[in-house]
Amino acid sequence: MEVFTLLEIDTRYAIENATDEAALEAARIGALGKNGWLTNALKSLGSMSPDERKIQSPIVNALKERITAEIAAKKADLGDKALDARLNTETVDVTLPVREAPAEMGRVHPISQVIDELTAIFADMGFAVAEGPDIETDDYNFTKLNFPEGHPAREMHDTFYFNPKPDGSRMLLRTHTSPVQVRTMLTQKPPIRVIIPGRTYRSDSDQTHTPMFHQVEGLVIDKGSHLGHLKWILEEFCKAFFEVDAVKMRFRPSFFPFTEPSLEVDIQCRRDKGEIRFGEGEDWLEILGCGMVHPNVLRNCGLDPNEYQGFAWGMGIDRIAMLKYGMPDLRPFFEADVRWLSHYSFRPLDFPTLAGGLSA
Ligand code: 2U9
Repeated sequence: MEVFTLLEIDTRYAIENATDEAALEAARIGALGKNGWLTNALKSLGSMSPDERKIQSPIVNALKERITAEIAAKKADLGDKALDARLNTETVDVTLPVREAPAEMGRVHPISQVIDELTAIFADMGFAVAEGPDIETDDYNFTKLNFPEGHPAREMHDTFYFNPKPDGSRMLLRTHTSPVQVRTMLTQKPPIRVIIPGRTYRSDSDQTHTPMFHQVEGLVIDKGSHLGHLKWILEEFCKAFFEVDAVKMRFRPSFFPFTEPSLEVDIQCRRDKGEIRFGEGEDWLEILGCGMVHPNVLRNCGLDPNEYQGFAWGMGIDRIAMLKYGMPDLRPFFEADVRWLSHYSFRPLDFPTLAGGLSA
C-alpha cells in the first residue's frame, strides 16, 4: 500500500510537471508501459490468493483509473496550450494572392484547345483522327493531288523545299494536311471518314499569316457520298463549334486542283464594334474551302471513280481560333509570351466534350 502511494505520488508529480507530449509519454510508460509499476501490479493480481486479490484488486484498479484520467486531462491541456502558442505566433496575411495547386498551374494553348474541340465534334459524327509526317514528298503533297508538274497552282503554296536528293527529287514541308488523306486512301478501304488536324508550312508572314500554321482537313469516301452530306456536316460543325443554335452558310464556286466542283464557304455573322457574333446579322465571313474529290485524285490513290466518290474540306485552325476567342493578331500564338498565354489559354482539367460543354 505504502509503496503504491509513493509510486502514485511520483507518477502524478511527473504528469503534472510534464511540459510537452514527450515528458507526458515518459510518465505514462513509467506507470502503464509494458514494464510500468502499475502494469506489474495489475499482473501480480493473477498470482494472489482469492482473499488477497479481493482486497488488492479494487485498490490497483482504482489507481489505474486515476492515473489514466490524469494523463488524459494533461494531454488535452498540453494540446490546448500548443494550439494557443501557434495561434499567438502564426499570422495569416489575407492580402497575399492565393497560390494555385501544381496540377492547376499549366495552361492549354488555344490551338490545342480548338483541336480538342473540333476533334470532339467530328468524333461525335463518327470521324477518326489521322496523322502523317510534316516532311513530305512532292508526290504526296502535290502530284497525287492533281497539281500537274510545273502548274502555277504549285506556286500558290509558297513551298519550303529541302535540298534536292542525288536522284533530283526534293522533300518539302507539307503545305497542307492533304498528303495524310492520300496516305489514308492508299492504305484503307472505303468507307473512309477522317479528320486531319496538324501543322502546315508556307513561306508567308504578316498579321494573318505565319510560316507555320495549323489546318484541319476532313475526308469522306464512300459509294454514295454527295454534296448534301458535306453541307450537313459543315453546318453541324459550325453550330457546335461556335456554340449557336442556328447558322446560315453560303457556298460560292471556287477552284482547287484536288476537288471538282470546288466551293468556298462563308458563315453568317454580325460585326459589332470590333466583335464578331455568329448565327446572327447580315455580314458574311469566309471560313473554309471544300468540294467533291477530283476523279484524278481518287485514281491516283488507287480508287475507281466509277465505284467510289467522296468529299473533302479544309480550314485554318488558327483562324477559327482567332474568330471564336476574339484574338486580333495571329503572331502571338507562337511567341510564348506568358502574359498572352495566361490571358488566352485554357485550364488543363476542363477537357472539351459535347456533353460537358466545349469551351465552358
Ligand atoms: C484529298 C482530296 C481533297 C481538302 C480541301 C480546301 C478545300 C481548302 C484551305 C482552307 C484554308 C486551306 O488553311 S487553308 O489555307 N483548304 O480550301 N481543302 S478542299 O481537299 C482534299 C484534300 C485531300 C485527297
